[in-house]
Amino acid sequence: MSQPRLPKCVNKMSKPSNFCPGCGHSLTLKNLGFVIDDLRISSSTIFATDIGCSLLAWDYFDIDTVQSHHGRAASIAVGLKRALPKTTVISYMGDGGGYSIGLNHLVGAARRNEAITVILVNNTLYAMTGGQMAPTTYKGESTSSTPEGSFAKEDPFLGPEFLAPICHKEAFLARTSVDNPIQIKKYIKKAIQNQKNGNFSLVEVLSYCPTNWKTDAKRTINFFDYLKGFYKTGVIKGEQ
Ligand SMILES: Cc1ncc(C[n+]2csc(CCOP(=O)(O)OP(=O)(O)O)c2C)c(N)n1
Ligand code: SF4
Repeated sequence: MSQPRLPKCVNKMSKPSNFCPGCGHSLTLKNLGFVIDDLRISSSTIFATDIGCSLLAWDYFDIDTVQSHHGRAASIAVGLKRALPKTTVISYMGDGGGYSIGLNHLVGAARRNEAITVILVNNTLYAMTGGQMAPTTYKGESTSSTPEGSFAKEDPFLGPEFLAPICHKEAFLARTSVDNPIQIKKYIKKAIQNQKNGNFSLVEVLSYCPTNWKTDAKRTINFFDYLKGFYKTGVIKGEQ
């Protein structure tokens, strides 16, 4: 059987996959890797990962990587970018890290139009710690902390839409999904280009977590299609 094509910037010494089978982090990272290859920026990029399953990406690329405390990956990226302005800095986090524990860090970076690129993987829960409810959990969604279904009265948190009014006019904000590799690559490319132009960007990637969703392949896709009805993909701020 032929092996799947991998980006050139993938660290050949890392394990074949640090993630569970069917995880959306692997798909997101693979597409990020293809963009890094296409733009030929592997030697001038720093990758800043958060705590959460995102941290399992620490040795995925053959590029310099910094690991932050939970929710601090945006601020770590800001510090790196200010110290090394010619570097491309990519901050990689989950929805719990970005939209809950680290929301103030994300808001600060976005309001100041810091020239960093944030890639935020939204799997609708806190995956690494066992699948607890997050601000992105869908109403009624069963999680380990809401086994009878989420009791939240409010709608799940829409990160790019929340940031749009407080961002600089040149910021780029978008949502894509792991089942659309062409769109993931397009938006990540735009986000990195926007960093080169001196502006903030965030790409949210709606993602699978079959382990904590407790879904087989078919139910993963069904639940994902249901989520996409609420988490609309597309550019929320910036050029299409
Ligand atoms: C300040 C702090 N609070 C809580 C934790 C425990 N913790 C580690 S990973 C994690 C969940 C991460 O969820 P998310 O950011 O959504 O990423 P995912 O694992 O879903 O990719 C939590 C709560 C921590 N490490 N530090
Ligand atoms: S727990 Fe979920 S997010 Fe974490 S590696 Fe497994 S499938 Fe991916």
